[in-house]
Amino acid sequence: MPQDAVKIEPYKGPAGGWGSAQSLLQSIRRDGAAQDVLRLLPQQNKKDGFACVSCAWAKPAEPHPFEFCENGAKATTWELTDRRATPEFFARHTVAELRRWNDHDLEYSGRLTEPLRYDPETDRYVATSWPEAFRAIGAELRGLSPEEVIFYASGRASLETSYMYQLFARLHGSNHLPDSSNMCHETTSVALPQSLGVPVGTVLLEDFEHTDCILSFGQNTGTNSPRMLHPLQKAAKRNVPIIVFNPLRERGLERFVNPQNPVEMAGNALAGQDTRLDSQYHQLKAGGDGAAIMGLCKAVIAADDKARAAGRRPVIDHDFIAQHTHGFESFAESARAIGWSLIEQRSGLSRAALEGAANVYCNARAVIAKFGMGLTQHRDGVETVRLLINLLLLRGNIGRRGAGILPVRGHSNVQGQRTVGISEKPKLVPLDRLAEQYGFEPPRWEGWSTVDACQAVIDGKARGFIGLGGNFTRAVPDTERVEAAWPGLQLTVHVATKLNRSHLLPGKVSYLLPCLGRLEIDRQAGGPQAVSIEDSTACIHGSRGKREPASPHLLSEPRIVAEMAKATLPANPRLDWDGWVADYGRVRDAIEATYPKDFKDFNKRLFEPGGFPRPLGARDRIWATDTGKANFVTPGTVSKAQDPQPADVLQLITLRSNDQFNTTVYGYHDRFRGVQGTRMVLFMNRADMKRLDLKEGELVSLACAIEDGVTRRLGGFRVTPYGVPEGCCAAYYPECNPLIPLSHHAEGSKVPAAKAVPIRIDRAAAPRPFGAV
Ligand SMILES: Nc1nc2c(c(=O)[nH]1)N[C@H]1C(S)=C(S)[C@@H](COP(=O)(O)OP(=O)(O)OC[C@H]3O[C@@H](n4cnc5c(=O)[nH]c(N)nc54)[C@H](O)[C@@H]3O)O[C@H]1N2
Ligand SMILES: Nc1nc2c(c(=O)[nH]1)N[C@H]1C(S)=C(S)[C@@H](COP(=O)(O)OP(=O)(O)OC[C@H]3O[C@@H](n4cnc5c(=O)[nH]c(N)nc54)[C@H](O)[C@@H]3O)O[C@H]1N2
Ligand SMILES: [Mo]
Repeated sequence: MPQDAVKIEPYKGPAGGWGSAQSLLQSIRRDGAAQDVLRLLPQQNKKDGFACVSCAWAKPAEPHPFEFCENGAKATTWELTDRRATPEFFARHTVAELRRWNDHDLEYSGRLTEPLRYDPETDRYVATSWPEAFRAIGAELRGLSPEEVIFYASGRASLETSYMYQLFARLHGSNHLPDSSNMCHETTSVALPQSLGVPVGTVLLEDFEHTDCILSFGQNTGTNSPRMLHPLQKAAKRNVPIIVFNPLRERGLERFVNPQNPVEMAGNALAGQDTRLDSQYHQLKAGGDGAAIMGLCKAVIAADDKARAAGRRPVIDHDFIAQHTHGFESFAESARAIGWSLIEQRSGLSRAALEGAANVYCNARAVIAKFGMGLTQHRDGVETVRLLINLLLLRGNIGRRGAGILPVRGHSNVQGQRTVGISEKPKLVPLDRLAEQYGFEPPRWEGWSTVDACQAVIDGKARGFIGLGGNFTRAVPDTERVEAAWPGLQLTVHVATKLNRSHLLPGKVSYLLPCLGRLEIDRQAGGPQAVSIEDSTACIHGSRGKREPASPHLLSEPRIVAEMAKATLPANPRLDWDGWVADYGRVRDAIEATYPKDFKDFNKRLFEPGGFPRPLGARDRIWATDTGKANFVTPGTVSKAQDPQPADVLQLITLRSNDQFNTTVYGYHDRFRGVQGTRMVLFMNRADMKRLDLKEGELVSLACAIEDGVTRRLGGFRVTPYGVPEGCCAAYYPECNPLIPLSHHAEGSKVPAAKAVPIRIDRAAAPRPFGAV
């Protein structure tokens, strides 16, 4: 694709508005299929329509006429493209050649159309038949020990596919079921059960109508879950304070014009009016959240101590604490003991700023705390998420209307995949029930997380990889080490819609299996099928594809999983894979049988407006924790990574632009950050630039400052002054992933600590990262 000239200048508009409408039109033009897009978009996130393939944000019971956003629409357009990566395309390009293409160009070649087998003789993918592919994959899997095979899932596949996939892996004898969640909200999935006894957030969409205050930590709403701007905007119009903690000034958290509200759009164009979203914006240091939250808690506890000493009404909800929580005293002591100077130094925020925020928090009856990768992708992420829950518990903000903890999930069904058994942790899966339902003895050992799986590939312990979607080698840290080891695998299989970098590192035997996307009509023996997904608020939605498939050779994901299972496993009288494929309703019945409480009357409720909520004890103040109560955590380290570093070390934040979905790069325009035509940008604080003697526009190299005997260096980053705190800098994912050591991950959850990577900057030339544009 021809590149726009590089242009970097501050963006003055709001999030949403004409900018987003224009950006959308550009992407529709770019991807073709305009008629289909315009016909299909209105059915996105509607009853009997399809669930958006972009983010996991909740879908309201009464959707807007156009219940989609700029980036959801981009994801739709990207999938509906007219372009096709046919066997002729692969005949023209060797794999070695394609490996030199960047992420954008690989996916831009279009939808995969036929099953492909890697031919090492010619270094090309060649067309094969489905029966041959399944037969070969089955034979290979039977030849490997189940303990050597990774069954990865990216978070997009439906509940039905995911349930079948985990069952396939377990029947085969493997718990190696890492998924994208291991790089994402696994931190949340570890923290929440310890504190609240639930693995997922407690907030429902309707809570936004009753909340009095919203705290936002490390989540870039305008780019990554733009439909959430609607409830945020409504709340802002009710004067609900929105308090943001983010090292970067993100336009999508500051101001918003609703592009689906013509009156507002016209008003904006004429008078420059938009909704101011944040009422406080705290630019803390990367990873300074633990310290900042301790500061907030300290201020709340101090206010309470003071109020009670003076005989005034307490600030803390002591009745709630006595009845429902455990560990308050010890936590309160630690909050009283920690010094403000340490809090200020590690958070990068002043005591006055934190007390100001705490004051607003204390004056609100019902508070929602939402968060994203800015909390989870840190070494002490688990503790930080638990501290945020502590803050909510202080005033009883869990299990109350208008209040709660809200992890904003990424992939559209990433939360649901965990719900139906995709997990490397056997204790999270009802193995006894599966054993009984399907008459087998499931493996009980702990499987590999994503980071473990990478290490196993490097160590030669893993020999097979099945990928249900995703772009594994591109999304993981330590890209170069993982890529170097990857071709040592005996078997690699990718179920995918589009070509990506991971597909270009074939194992000895390698297949690329093209599947239907969620937007496409899925016809099976029992008629057109619907699937389902779970959103960030634990509500489950049906989704029905509406478009003719991109190629007549595509199979659905459930069918592909079933055929791989049939080709690998002995026949099982209790399991009728073909019957499941003919009618996904029967898979849903099986899911209901395994999870009777979560999926009660699953088929009947499939298309309930707004989705049907899974029952969550914490919403009703029933605590399934070790103590039977909500647990305060007493912190150990609190943002320790922010202790003074050598003067030349900066903490690198790796993040998403407004023109990408994870490793899918739609284009090179990060509108809200004012960057056009390139992704090779290093956002820096001006004081750091001056101190390190760097000029705007200068090209520099980055080197990882963690010493473990491996050199990790990348060049070609353009120094760009930006609103980030001193000592921090930011650049895009996945280009920066080679800089992150596998060992640099969150304690307890193993999520790569991609939001604070210690680096040094120098001018010496270093290889440009793969995909650099
Ligand atoms: N359009 C689009 N939508 C997406 C995605 C996409 O790539 N594109 N990806 C999907 C996926 S899988 C996910 S997980 C989500 C990700 O969505 P987010 O959770 O928003 O993830 P990021 O964009 O990586 O970064 C989040 C924000 O955290 C801030 N941040 C960085 N470090 C810190 C810190 O130490 N503390 C605090 N408080 N903030 C910090 C960054 O400045 C950034 O604004 O979005 C999903 N939706
Ligand atoms: N440095 C750094 N690294 C990160 C992150 C970060 O913030 N910083 N974020 C992490 C996070 S939060 C996540 S979730 C991971 C993402 O990791 P992944 O989920 O593995 O990656 P994606 O880029 O979402 O995968 C894109 C590919 O999915 C395939 N695909 C798309 N739709 C479908 C479908 O319907 N079916 C199938 N079978 N395939 C499909 C296409 O082939 C496409 O190329 O990356 C992580 N890595
Ligand atoms: Mo994610």
